[in-house]
Amino acid sequence: MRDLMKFRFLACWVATALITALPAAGEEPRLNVYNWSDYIAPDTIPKFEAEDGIKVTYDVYDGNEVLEAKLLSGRSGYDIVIPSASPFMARQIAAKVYRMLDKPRLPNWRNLDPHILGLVAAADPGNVYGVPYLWSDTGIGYNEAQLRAALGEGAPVDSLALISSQYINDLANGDLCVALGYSGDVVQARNRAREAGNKVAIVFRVPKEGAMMSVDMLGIPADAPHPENALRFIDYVLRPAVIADITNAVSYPNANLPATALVKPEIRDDPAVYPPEDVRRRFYVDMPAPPDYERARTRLWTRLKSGR
Ligand code: N2P
Repeated sequence: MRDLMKFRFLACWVATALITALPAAGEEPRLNVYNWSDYIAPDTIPKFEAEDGIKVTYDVYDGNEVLEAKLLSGRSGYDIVIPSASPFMARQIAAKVYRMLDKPRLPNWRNLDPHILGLVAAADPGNVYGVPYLWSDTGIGYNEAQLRAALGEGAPVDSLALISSQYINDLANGDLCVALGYSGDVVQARNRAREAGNKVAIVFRVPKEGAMMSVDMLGIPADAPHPENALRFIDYVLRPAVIADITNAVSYPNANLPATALVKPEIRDDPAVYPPEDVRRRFYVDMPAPPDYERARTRLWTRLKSGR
């Protein structure tokens, strides 16, 4: 009897040793990415697919609320999502939505700007769940000629008092006079109008009252089906050349220090994209608030958007 037990123990030990010595079963070569619209360079995904042999399914959303609803209901099926750090990622972390980052698998983490890492640590203490991707400030985008015609030459154009109702993204074709929007979206509208040669001149200003700064974070959902591929994708995006190309395509600044030298000079020197220090001093970060405040804010925001 004792011999039989000894044999069983040994057999069990050998089997365990064999299993742990085998390489981990590989993931299927797929990756599901969920990102903001107009927030990546056209060749970022094709180059990653060609280099790593991973097929990417790429979906887009227009607001943090849409992403949050999917994450909180669970099993989104996504491997990479890009929420704004605060208050969104902060409360999603509290809801245990994310998988902790395996930092030794991200050698390009060293490229990240310690200042931005410090800012987002308020939402993600210790920087354990999120990787800064691009950032923005919210400001006023306006059609110069229409606004001057409506308000007169000397009228101030740097105040939130200018805003009529809602954010709409077709400034570029001249249908809109003023919008409150993300810096990069307004710069994209300005550039599209220039490229179209339609004589619409769009200007971006940071309101004197202050502007919300938000950093959007690459995160891996806790139930991601391909977490290994997600890490490979994050480290790819952390390469200075890759993230610089993204900034060049979408006019949003990134948090990667060596990438700055690779950003096109006309974008790097554009104060609407990389605001000067005196403007940055007017930025504030939207911090998570107590749950009853958050609920009231979400209700009001939904009412405002639906016009009811
Ligand atoms: C992309 C808008 C992303 C900015 N079109 C959100 N912080």
